Amino acid sequence: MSCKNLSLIGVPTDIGAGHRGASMGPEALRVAQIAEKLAKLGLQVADRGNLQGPFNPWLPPVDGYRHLAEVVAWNMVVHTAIHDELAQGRLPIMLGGDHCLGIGSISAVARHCREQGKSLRVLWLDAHTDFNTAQATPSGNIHGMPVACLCGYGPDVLTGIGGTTPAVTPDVFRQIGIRSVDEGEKKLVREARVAIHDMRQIDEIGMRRVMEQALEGINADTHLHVSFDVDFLDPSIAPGVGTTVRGGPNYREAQLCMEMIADTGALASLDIVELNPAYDKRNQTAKVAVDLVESMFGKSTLLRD
Ligand code: 6HN
Ligand code: MN
Ligand code: MN
Ligand code: MN
Repeated sequence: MSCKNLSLIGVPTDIGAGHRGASMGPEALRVAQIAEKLAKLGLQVADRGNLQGPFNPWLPPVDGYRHLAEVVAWNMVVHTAIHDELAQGRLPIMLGGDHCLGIGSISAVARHCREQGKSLRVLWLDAHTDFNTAQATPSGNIHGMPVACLCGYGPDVLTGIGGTTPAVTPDVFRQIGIRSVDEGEKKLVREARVAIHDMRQIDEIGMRRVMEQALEGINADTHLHVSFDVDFLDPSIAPGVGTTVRGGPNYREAQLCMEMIADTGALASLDIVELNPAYDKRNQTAKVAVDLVESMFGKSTLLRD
């Protein structure tokens, strides 16, 4: 692990989502003892509390976007908070909140990498590619658009967060677990040449080989960011999300994915997003997410070299 000082940053909003409730995600992760469990692994953990931003006005889309002004406001706050933690040499863990917040966090990570001369790799663990635009979106929900925005496809107010447009190039991404892509979105991800490891590939060659491919080329100069959308997981183990899609990784496949991330020693920032306690039962999805995050930070059954 390149950095052992962790900062938890709660971002309690569902501004970009189509269902209410991801705003309760940070508290559910705390109730599931994320801080205590990571501390048990020997990591230094500071909980920074929650960021603040506008309320969700729950309005219909305007020109293809729902709540654009509020999404911008939240992401600017996120960008600053994540960049500040990275500048202090710390490892930020964003407790979302919906996935639109990836615009703020990953633009901050990208800016930090430019300043430090590091290369960036982003693992996007998700059922969805999140590459919609105002024209392609079926919903207007901006949580379906963060990857496109980070790559420069979107409104200037979002693509410009962090000062450089685009914040990243599509080649930094490796998307894993994909099984729901909208019609217009398919053309866009293909044109942008985003590297997608969909569920069919996981079925055909297995999680181990998929992860070997997704992690290939990572070295001591790589900043590895993981954007963990909890709907990545099969709904049978993770029902507490607004946008469940059948046919995701099972518990062991997900755990292997996380263990192989830990093995790189390059993990330097993390988003945990889309957890929605309103759809959960006895906080089980938060517990599974925390369990997997422990594996991402090196928890293993046996002592390993
Ligand atoms: N997420 N593709 C759908 C849309 O409305 O654009 C769903 C997006 C889900 C986004 O889960 O982060
Ligand atoms: Mn997502
Ligand atoms: Mn910096
Ligand atoms: Mn998703």
